[in-house]
Amino acid sequence: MERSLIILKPDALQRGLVGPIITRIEQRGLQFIGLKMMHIDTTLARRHYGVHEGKPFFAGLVDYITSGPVVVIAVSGKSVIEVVRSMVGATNPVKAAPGTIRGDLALDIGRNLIHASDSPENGEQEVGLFFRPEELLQHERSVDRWITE
Ligand code: IDP
Ligand code: MG
Repeated sequence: MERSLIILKPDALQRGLVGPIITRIEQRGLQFIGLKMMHIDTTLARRHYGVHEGKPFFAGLVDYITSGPVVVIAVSGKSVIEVVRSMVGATNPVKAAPGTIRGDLALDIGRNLIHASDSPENGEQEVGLFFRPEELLQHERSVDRWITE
């Protein structure tokens, strides 16, 4: 089982797109194990995006992700990293395929609505960074046998 951290960035909340984005993820059949609203502070932003430190867009990225409340979601399941990344689309919405979240709902790389973990290792690490263990509710769903064989 993989876990992925999804962040609905401040523009998703400001634009009233939390519901539509969550609906897409939920309707795919993915299992949510954690979900909350929070305001990311600079320390957490710099840790989460540490891999991008030193890049020209880093300061703007930290400003963006800390500019207002976000919704963070932990999802669990087989291949969730790849499934969620493919639903999210390319980093630059200009290049994101229609049918993806960024390709349907965003226009600018600096306002691309959503974060999703890019590897199983980063998924584990990021879920641990944003959620305390007791906030993660792994549970059985009776519908699961109709979603996975
Ligand atoms: P990802 O979100 O698709 O994984 P990354 O390359 O990990 O993309 O970049 C993290 C975030 O940094 C992007 O989602 C976007 O918000 C921002 N970002 C990346 N490249 C640029 C850029 O060239 N200009 C402005 N922001 C950028
Ligand atoms: Mg990334």
